[in-house]
Amino acid sequence: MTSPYRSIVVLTGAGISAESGIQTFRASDGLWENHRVEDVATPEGFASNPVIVHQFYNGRRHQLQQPHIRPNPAHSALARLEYEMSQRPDHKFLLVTQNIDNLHERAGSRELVHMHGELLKIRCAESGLIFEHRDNLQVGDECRCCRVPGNLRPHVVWFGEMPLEMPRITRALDECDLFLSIGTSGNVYPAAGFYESAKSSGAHTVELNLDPTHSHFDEHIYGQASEIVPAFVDRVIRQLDPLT
Ligand code: BV8
Repeated sequence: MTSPYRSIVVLTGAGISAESGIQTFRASDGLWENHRVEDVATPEGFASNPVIVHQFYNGRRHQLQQPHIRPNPAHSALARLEYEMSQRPDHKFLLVTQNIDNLHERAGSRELVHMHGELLKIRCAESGLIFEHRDNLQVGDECRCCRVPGNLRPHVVWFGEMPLEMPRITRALDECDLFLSIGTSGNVYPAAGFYESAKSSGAHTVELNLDPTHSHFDEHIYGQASEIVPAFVDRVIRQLDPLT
C-alpha cells in the first residue's frame, strides 16, 4: 500500500483556538469595544489611534498568557500528524495559521507559518527588527535599535498589509495532495483562496469547521475542532505508509 498523502498543507483560523478560550472574530461579530476589527487592525487605524490599537493588542497578549489558555486536542493532533509525516521519507507537512496566538507551537508544531504575524512579538517600523515581547506595549516605548519612542508596533499583519512567507506558502500549495482548512470562516484573503490553489494542484481538500462556509471543498466535516480534528488525523495516519 502506498500512502495517498505525501504532501499535506493545513490552514487554521480562530476556530481551532476557540475551545482553548480565545474568542473568534466572528463570534464577537468582529467588534471590539465598539470598534470593528477591520478598523483597529489596519495601518490607518494604528496611525490615527495608536493608543486604542495598543490597548487592543495588550489585552489579547495578556489573555494569551493566562494559565487556563492552553492548546486543545486539535492543536495536539496537528503536531502528531506533523511528527508522523516527518518519520516517513519524502513526506512533507506545512501548517499555515492565520492565528497570532502561540498555541500551535506550544502543542509541538514546528513546520509552522504565522502568515498574519504573532501576538508575542513586536517590530520596529524603521529597522524591521523583530523582538519577543510579552508585556504591554505603549506609544512612548523606545526600540532597542533606534532608541527613540514611537517606532514599535505589534508584529501582526493588518488589513491591507502583505501576509508573511507567501512564497513558502504558495510553493507548498502547488505541491500538496491533501489540504485541510480548520476553524476558519474563509472571509479573509488571500488565506480564503488557498483551498482553490490546492485544488488546482490536484489536492484533496477538506474543511473541518463548526459552521458551514461558502467554500466548495471536496469534503466537509462539521463539529468542534477538539473532536473532529483528532478523529480525522487518526484516519489520515492509518492511511500513511507503515513506518519501516
Ligand atoms: C492582503 C491579524 C495584499 C490581526 C488578520 C482579495 C485578495 C487579496 C486581498 C483581499 C481580497 N479581498 C479583500 C482583500 C483585503 C483583505 C481582506 O481579505 N479583507 C476581508 C475583510 C474581505 N485582506 C488583506 O488585507 C490581507 N492582505 O490582501 O495583502 C495581498 C494580496 C494577495 C496576496 C498577497 C498580498 C491581510 C489580511 C490579514 C488581516 N489580519 N489578523 C489580528 O489578528 O488582530 S485577519 C484576522 O481575521 C485573523 O487573522 C483571521 O485571518 C481573520 C478571522 O478569520 P478566522 O480565523 O476565519 O476567524 P472567524 O472568527 O472569521 O471564523 C472562525 C471560524 O471558526 C468560524 O467559521 C466558526 O464556525 C469556526 N469555529 C468556531 N468555533 C469552533 C470553530 N470550528 C471548529 N471548532 C470550534 N470550536
